[in-house]
Amino acid sequence: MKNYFNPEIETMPVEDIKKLQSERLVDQVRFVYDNVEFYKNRMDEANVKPEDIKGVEDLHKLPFINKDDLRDQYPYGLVGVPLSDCVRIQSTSGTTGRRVVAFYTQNDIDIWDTCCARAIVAAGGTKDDVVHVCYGYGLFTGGPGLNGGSHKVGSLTLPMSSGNTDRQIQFMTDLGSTILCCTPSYAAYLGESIRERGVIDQIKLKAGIFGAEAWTEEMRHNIENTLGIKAYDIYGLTEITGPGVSFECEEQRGMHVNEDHFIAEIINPQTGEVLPDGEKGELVFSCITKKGFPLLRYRTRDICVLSREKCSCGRTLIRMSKPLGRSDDMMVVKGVNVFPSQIETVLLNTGYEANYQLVVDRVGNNDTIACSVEWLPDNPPVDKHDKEIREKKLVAALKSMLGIAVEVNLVAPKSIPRSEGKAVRVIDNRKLYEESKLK
Ligand code: DLL
Repeated sequence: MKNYFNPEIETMPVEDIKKLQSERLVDQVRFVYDNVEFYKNRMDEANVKPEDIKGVEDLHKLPFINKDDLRDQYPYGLVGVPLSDCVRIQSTSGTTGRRVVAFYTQNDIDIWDTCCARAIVAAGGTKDDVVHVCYGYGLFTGGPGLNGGSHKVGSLTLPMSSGNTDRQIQFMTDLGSTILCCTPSYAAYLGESIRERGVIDQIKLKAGIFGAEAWTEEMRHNIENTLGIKAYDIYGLTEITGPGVSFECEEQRGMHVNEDHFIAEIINPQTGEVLPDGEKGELVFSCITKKGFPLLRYRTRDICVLSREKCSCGRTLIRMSKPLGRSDDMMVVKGVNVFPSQIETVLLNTGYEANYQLVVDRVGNNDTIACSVEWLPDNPPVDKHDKEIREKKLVAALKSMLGIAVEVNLVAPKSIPRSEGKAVRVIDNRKLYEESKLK
């Protein structure tokens, strides 16, 4: 059982998981009704009483919560216990509007650490590993989450935080880091930097645990090849706990949800109808054990598919696909739905790396979309004509994927700013335009 942290839970028969979820859900619904005014009001409005929820099969009777509710209840409106029982807050990056602030009791932190420990062990981690955490620390959940998980496993934990790539590489070589935890875009950048410095032989990494942003299978292969590791996906969100809501096993076919703590549902984002496993829709989570910030039926806006198909790793926990996009990440350009991940797939399939930036604008009443892409350092265009030919090829490939014309500008390596945390892929100037129209 070397690859499970909690074998009794991770391989529990599905009927037993559902039974456990039902018991915990019933208790949690009673708890929030009695302790959080917001839930009492919402449930009263929806005419649902705690005793109407007898198990997972009744979950659909509860109203949804969305990000606007969280903003309205900022900062304390959804806290489930006296503040004196909370020991930590974490927060989303909140680029627009109010930040979301999540609260944790000590037991909530233990649950979170356990979830991350399962992810590390599933990636082959043991107490003999050196876990190099370069997710940001502080309000962002990435650093604290993987840090806590690594402690639980008993691994030697390097709390590097993000940034200072030279120092990252130096510690990695001096201390023999074996598991790397960061965003996939930073992993790609680290790989590039390690190759440039010619120190790949001194790197002992065997695995990476990457998440917090969308990344494609092509990007996974690139990172695996550059760093010589196996790259595992990890998913989570601040509102629900942080990283570790779900994690990948060696099968690399979807992420197992920690179902003893979170119930996952897929709904039709337009109608709110619950969809059967295997159908694509918006992912909704209910926390059935957390008490500091006990969200029930929280709409994540991530578009995913759930699967109960048997996994060869032996885990029985349901799997979610990589988020296929966010309902709010999707851009409508010239009337067509565009996800940055589609563009990334085209770039990686045509021999480029995921170093790109999209600028969307509006000229008159027409949308424009331009994509800057770096050429590879060892394959620069020989002259202006060669550059134009390559750009035209990319325009054609993007047109065939998206159905619309994207202007392509090939640019020199390193000219697109790198991110140490989540990458900024899209600049949508139309939002500025819409806002200026209102003034
Ligand atoms: O990104 C938590 C996290 C930290 C996850 C480190 C994994 C690793 P937030 O900043 O609240 O929390 O952002 C949550 O990021 O709703 C997804 O849209 C996106 N996201 C998170 N993990 C993945 C992933 C952290 N593996 C939002 N693939 C979520 C794609 C992801 N998107």
